[in-house]
Amino acid sequence: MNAVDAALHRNEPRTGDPQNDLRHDWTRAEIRALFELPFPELIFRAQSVHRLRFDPSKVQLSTLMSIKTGGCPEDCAYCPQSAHNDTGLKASKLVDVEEVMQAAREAKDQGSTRFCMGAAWRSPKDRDMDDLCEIVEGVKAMGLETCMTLGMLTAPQAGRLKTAGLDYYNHNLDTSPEFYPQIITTRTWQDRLDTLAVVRDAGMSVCCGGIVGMGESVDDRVGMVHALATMPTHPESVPINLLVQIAGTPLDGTGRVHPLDFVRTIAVARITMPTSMVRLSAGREDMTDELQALCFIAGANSIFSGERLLTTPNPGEDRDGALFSRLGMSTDVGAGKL
Ligand code: SAM
Ligand code: DTB
Ligand code: SF4
Repeated sequence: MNAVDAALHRNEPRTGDPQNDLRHDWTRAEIRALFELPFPELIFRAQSVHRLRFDPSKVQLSTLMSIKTGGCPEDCAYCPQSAHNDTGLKASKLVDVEEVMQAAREAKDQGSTRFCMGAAWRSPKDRDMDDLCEIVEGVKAMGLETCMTLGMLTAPQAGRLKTAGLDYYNHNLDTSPEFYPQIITTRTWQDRLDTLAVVRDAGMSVCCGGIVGMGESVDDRVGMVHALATMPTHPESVPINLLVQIAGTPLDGTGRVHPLDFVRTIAVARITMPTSMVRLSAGREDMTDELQALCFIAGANSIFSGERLLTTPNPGEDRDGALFSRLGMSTDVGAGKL
């Protein structure tokens, strides 16, 4: 059997029990074979897998808020918030608890079911933990799912956040282990894995994905998906970001990825991690409706709603509402999980 047939065969739903086709032993060759499938075959496979567990007409909405912006000591080559990158972004301190409550209330009113809070830190300081826990408790009490992304965590910090009611922690691998050192030098791939382990051990759900369009090769996309799909438990949420190019960052001016290659990454993430929410994350502002529709068909079932991501623009309610209406799609807390 050739590699393509093997990949198709091994991903065949085996029985009526949809849990049965979850795999954690994907090889890079199998994932590469999925990336190389004829596009219609890949999309068919992804839709088939998607429909086993989700209603394909439903999308989950999350709202992002930057609770501590800019001045980050890390040197992530894509990021407008790194102090190493001269992007003209004004750095600010951790926002007041009440400001977060206000934004969370508004997000809930707009139909969001998850509130994700991001901080431009290498890691939180212990002196910030009381405020962070108060924020988590307040947002959780509104009936929203809570998510934070604060950089690297120690086990005690993860434990405190979990106790306060944090449901998800976002910490991305961003790319393949091979390409990673060209993107970030101030912390290692292993540092990322260590934090992910600490988050899992604390009992939180993991949100972990990466970025497409940083000049990586197809093999780097394979390596990134492989790292995610071979975790002993797949991340419950897998954000796939399209690089938002920002003047002043080293990645500004990188050759654009072909939109269909972005869709392929979504489809392969869906096939290899069938129960995860696959989030069409950064980059939607510059995407056509047609491209976003293809991403949903390829198995993306979660987006960030609202006018802003952390520091960059996002389509906003009006454009998203019009898109969903045109597509006959609607929003749902669990993306219609079956
Ligand atoms: N400082 C924390 C960290 O890095 O873990 C949390 C915030 S950071 C902004 C969260 C994620 O946003 C990054 O891991 C990266 O995947 C994504 N991101 C940041 N800048 C981006 C950009 N310009 N385009 C696409 N994704 C980006
Ligand atoms: C993720 O993977 N994407 C979101 C979220 N996790 C925190 C962040 C995207 C940030 C895009 C650039 C900005 O707005 O600053
Ligand atoms: Fe800092 Fe996170 Fe941006 Fe990296 S991605 S520079 S860690 S805010």
